[in-house]
Amino acid sequence: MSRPKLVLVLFVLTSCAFGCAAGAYDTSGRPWPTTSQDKDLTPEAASVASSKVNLDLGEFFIEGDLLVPAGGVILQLANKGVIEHNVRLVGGPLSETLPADSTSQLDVGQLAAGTYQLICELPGHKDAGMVATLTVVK
Ligand SMILES: [Cu+2]
Repeated sequence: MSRPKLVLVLFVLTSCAFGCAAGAYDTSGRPWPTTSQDKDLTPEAASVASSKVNLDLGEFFIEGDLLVPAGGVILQLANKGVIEHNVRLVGGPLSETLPADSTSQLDVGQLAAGTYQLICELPGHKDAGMVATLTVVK
């Protein structure tokens, strides 16, 4: 019983090995290792693509460059008010709470095209006007 099974397994393994070897060379003629160059470029390209969005916070507003291309987005926050504020990308990360007259950054990661709401989460601030729409375009 074990011998026919073994033959079958060997046949499958052998044909897979031939198939893989052919696939590695058939389109470009290059062996697989040359594609590692393309892999190395990916993280660098992603970080270069991050857009910086300047946002001013105050009583009671969130204002700034609210139109960015899709990709990595970093919010550069400046509290121009006289009390503390923060910013949350709704459904995403929350910044630290900024004291009056201070700055901070919030990396919100990769954003696809669409609209995103930004709010201050301190009690009452959103309802008082600290809400803005960030528009991400392709
Ligand atoms: Cu606030």
